[in-house]
Formats: sequence, C-alpha cells, structure tokens
Amino acid sequence: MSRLVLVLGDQLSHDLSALKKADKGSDIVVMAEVSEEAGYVKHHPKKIALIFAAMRKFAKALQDDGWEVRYTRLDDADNAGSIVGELLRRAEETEASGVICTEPGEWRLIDKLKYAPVKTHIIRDDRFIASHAEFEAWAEGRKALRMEYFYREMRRKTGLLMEGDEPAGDKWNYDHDNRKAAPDDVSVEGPLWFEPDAEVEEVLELVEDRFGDHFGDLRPFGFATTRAQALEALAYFIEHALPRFGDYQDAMLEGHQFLYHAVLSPYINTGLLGPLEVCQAAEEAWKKGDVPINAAEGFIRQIIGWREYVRGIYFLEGPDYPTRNVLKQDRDLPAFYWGAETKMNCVSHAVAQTKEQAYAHHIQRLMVTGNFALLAGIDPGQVHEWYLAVYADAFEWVESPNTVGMSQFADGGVIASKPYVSSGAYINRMSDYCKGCAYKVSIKTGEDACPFNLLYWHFLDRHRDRFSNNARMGNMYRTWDRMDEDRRETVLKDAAHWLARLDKGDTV
Ligand code: FAD
Ligand code: DLZ
Ligand code: SF4
Repeated sequence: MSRLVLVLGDQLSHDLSALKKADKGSDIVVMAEVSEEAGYVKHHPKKIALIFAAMRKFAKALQDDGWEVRYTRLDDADNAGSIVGELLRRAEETEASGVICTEPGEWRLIDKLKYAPVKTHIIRDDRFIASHAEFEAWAEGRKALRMEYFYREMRRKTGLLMEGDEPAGDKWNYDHDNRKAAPDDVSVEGPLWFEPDAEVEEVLELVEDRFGDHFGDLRPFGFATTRAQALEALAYFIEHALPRFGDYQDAMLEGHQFLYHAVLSPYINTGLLGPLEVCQAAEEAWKKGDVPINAAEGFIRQIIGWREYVRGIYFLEGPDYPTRNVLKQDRDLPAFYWGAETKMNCVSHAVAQTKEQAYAHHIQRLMVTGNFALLAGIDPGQVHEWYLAVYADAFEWVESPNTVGMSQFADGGVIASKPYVSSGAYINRMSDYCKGCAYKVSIKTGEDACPFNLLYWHFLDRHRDRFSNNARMGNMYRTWDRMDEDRRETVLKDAAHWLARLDKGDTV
C-alpha cells in the first residue's frame, strides 16, 4: 500500500529525510498551497510568492525525478485550506495507509500533524548539523547556554576552519575585527536577483489577487525560486560580497540596503540550499586566499553557530517560548512598524526597506526596530508576530529565538546575557541615518532629543530591579547614577512625555 510523503513549503530539499525514507515506486508526495499556512500571520507578499513559486518548481523537479506528486494550488476548487485537511483528502483519494513527514519547524504544525486523523509518522529533520538530542546533551547541566561554546562544538563536528583540533589561525572568533563603521565606497550592489519567468509571474498574479492587503511590496520580485538559481546567488555572494562581509557586518547605510550581507537565509530556510554546503563554499574561498579569515569565520559562525543554536533553543524551551514576556512589556506595536510616518530616520528606513524587500540585515533587525521595541516597552508577542510576518526568511524556529530571546529579552536571558539596548550613539556610529533625521542624536533631553537617548535611560530605570546586579550592565547604571538628580528627572519626564505622544498616535 502506498504512503503519503508530505513536503512543506520550507522543506524543498531533495535530500529531505521524508523523501529518503519513502519509496519512489509506491509512495506519493503531497504538496499544498493552503490558506491556513499563508494566513497564520499576514506574511509579506514576497515571502508567499517565494514559497509558492519554489514549491511549484520543486514539485516539478520531483516529478521529473520519477516521483508521483499530488500538488494542490491555492486556487484549486477542492483545496481543503489546511495541511491536515489536504492530507485527509489525499489519503481518501489514494487510499494511502498513512503519512511520512519531516518534522516541521513550528510547534503549531507539529501538534496538528501529531493529532491528525490520518496516521502520521514524523521523522527527524537531518538538514541541520546538530540533532535535538545533541543540543540537549550540550545544554544538560550548563548554567548558561552561550552560543560561543556551542559554536566551537559545531566547528569540531564539521571540521570547518579547523587545523587538527585547533581553530584555523589560532582563534575561534574574529568578531573583534568585524565592527567597522560603514565604508565610503561600497563595491557591490546587493545580491544576485532573477527575472521572474512565466511560472513565477503566474504566482505573482495569484499573490497580488489574494494577498494584496498584506504589508509589503510584491514587485519587483527577484528571489531565486530553484536550487540552481540559489546556487548562483551563493556563488555571486562568495565572489563579490564575502571578502568584505566581516569588516562591515554591523554597518548600515541609507543607500545600500544589503551592504556585504548574503541574503541567502530565504534559500537556506526553505531548503533550496544546505547550511553545510554554504559554509563549505565560504571555507573554500578562504583556502584559496580569496577571502580573509575574519570574513570566512564570521560568516560560518552565523550559520553553524547562531542558526543551529537558535534552533536548539526553540526546541529545547518548548511551545510556550514565543509567548514569554518576563519584562511584562505591554505597549501596542506602533503603526509606523506597518509603514505609518515616523520622524525617526533609522526606523523609517529599516521599515521602508522591509516593506520593499522582505529583508533587513541583522543589525537593522536587532539594533533599530528591535532595540526601539525593547526600549519603548512594546509587547514582545506583537513584536514576534511582526518579525514572523515581514521577513522572507521568517519561520518560527529561527525567528522567535532571535526576536523573543535575543532582541526582546522576553525569555529572561536564556539567549542573551544582557538586553541588546543602546542609545542613539550606537546607531550614529554604525550608520549614516542620523544625518538625515529630524531628531538630533547629540541631544539628550527636550523636543529635539533622539528618542533612543531618552528611552535608553527610561528602560534602565524601569527595569532596575532586574538588571542593576547584572555584571555586564554595572557601567550603565553607574553612569546613570552619577548624573545629577535634576537631569535624571528631566530625562525620565521627557521620555514619559514622548511615550505619551506615541500612545496618542502623534507622528513621533
Ligand atoms: P548574513 O548576515 O549574510 O548571514 C549569513 C547567514 O547566517 C544567514 O543567511 C543566516 O542563515 C545565518 N544567520 C545569521 N545570523 C543568524 C541568526 N541570528 N540566527 C539564525 N541564522 C542566522 N534569521 C532568519 O533566518 N529568520 C528569521 O526569521 C530571523 N529573524 C530575526 C529577528 C530578529 C529580531 C533578529 C535580530 C534577527 C533575526 N534573524 C533571522 C537573524 C538574521 O538577522 C538573519 O539571519 C539575517 O539577517 C539574514 O540575512 P543574510 O542572509 O543577508 O545574513
Ligand atoms: C510559510 C508558508 C506559507 C506562506 N505557505 C505554505 C503553504 O501554503 N504550504 C506549505 O506547505 N507551507 C507553507 N509555508 C511554510 C509553513 O508555514 C512551514 O512549513 C511551517 O511554518 C513550519 O516551519
Ligand atoms: Fe535614529 Fe536617533 Fe539617529 Fe534619528 S537621531 S536616526 S532616531 S538614532
């Protein structure tokens, strides 16, 4: 009897464990564009288009490879509207005995499949370097789960940038060299884009029609939608951007939305590229002398370090993780996250770029939109939903630890040893945003003061009980305490006034 093999929109890998386990001669692949997946948050139209177009092309590639594929398009009349509904429909249609599925990247869907009325066997997703068991073993008994130590394990396991048992160049981490401010000359104009073909165009029209009310620009659309294109984008990145990736990893420039970043996360997270092959390509370029060690190491760390680590945390911490809010922050997400006007040039640019590209790089996510939300006391659940919706690479296993943990400290420090907060000075040092801003980054109080300056102290003051004993925050509290009392009062009063205007819906 045949079985159904479910392939989800972020499982577009030929070496997917469910496909490896299945029998091409008798089992049937099921893929479905469904409104439940497209609607659990209002995904950016570019993200939906990327997933649907890549799903359609992957299904075709499987068919060419000899698989029987039952593919449901969003506008098919008999579309059941959900993954489980589609499995039931296909099971009845084919009289299949059950379903094999690679573990989804979200507790919500894992639960639905576990309790589905059709017998479903969920198997390990081995596209990651560390299994759940390995991560759990690493985490067992540790007081703090810091990424750096986990990363070293992954270096040893993969052999990437290793010389025997020692790290290449005698250093595990070259981050110290990777904090240069934005350069004057940027030698690359973003990643490699691809002109939509007829199949992609058909998807764009569907998305326009069905999801035209979602935040984000659908066109121009240039994402890769096949593995072959994604490999081209990888090769382009390695040649043109990786050499300077390390140096300018944290920089932000108004006129250069991508700088030297890879823009490969949408492809790695949907399965078009494997994390290991991406890292091996970077290592190879370093071995050939084409990229410096700080670039290769910095890049590889993001993937075998951060990416694997946040996944480990998501599955270790359990389904309630995205709902955590230890700081009890409860302000609504301001309308300017959805494109309403704001006078803060940094936020306005990060949001406009997000709307245009379904992409912002790490420091824009962490130190602009994330930093602002944390300082302003925004409800982390709403922040999490925003990040999950607006980025093409956002799937809960990777988005929620980055947002809820790293960016909003809502997990109480599972990921970050201290909150990622900064005043305007950091943004000014790393970007050219402040030059064109209505606020003045050098001003600390009053109407013209940069809101990040006001809110920084307001945040530290309102969370004093939690953070004043944190060894890494002692300096910040000492600086605050050294200010004379009148000045402290003025800062807090001005911050409260600014927040009141934000709450009223004034353009701030
Ligand atoms: P590069 O800067 O060129 O990095 C190379 C690769 O490293 C990326 O493609 C990605 O696969 C990996 N990587 C880098 N940093 C991280 C990280 N912190 N966690 C996991 N992988 C990482 N990344 C996502 O893939 N999906 C998300 O939904 C997501 N949400 C985020 C939310 C917040 C609040 C923050 C602060 C970060 C988030 N990140 C997320 C991490 C990071 O911002 C993106 O991976 C990165 O911006 C992707 O762009 P890139 O390919 O140009 O990355
Ligand atoms: C994100 C997404 C979207 C927008 N649409 C679909 C879809 O129609 N069909 C599908 O199989 N997968 C889709 N996905 C990806 C899933 O939401 C993803 O597999 C889960 O969130 C687990 O990571
Ligand atoms: Fe952002 Fe403040 Fe700089 Fe304006 S002055 S761009 S609000 S950091």
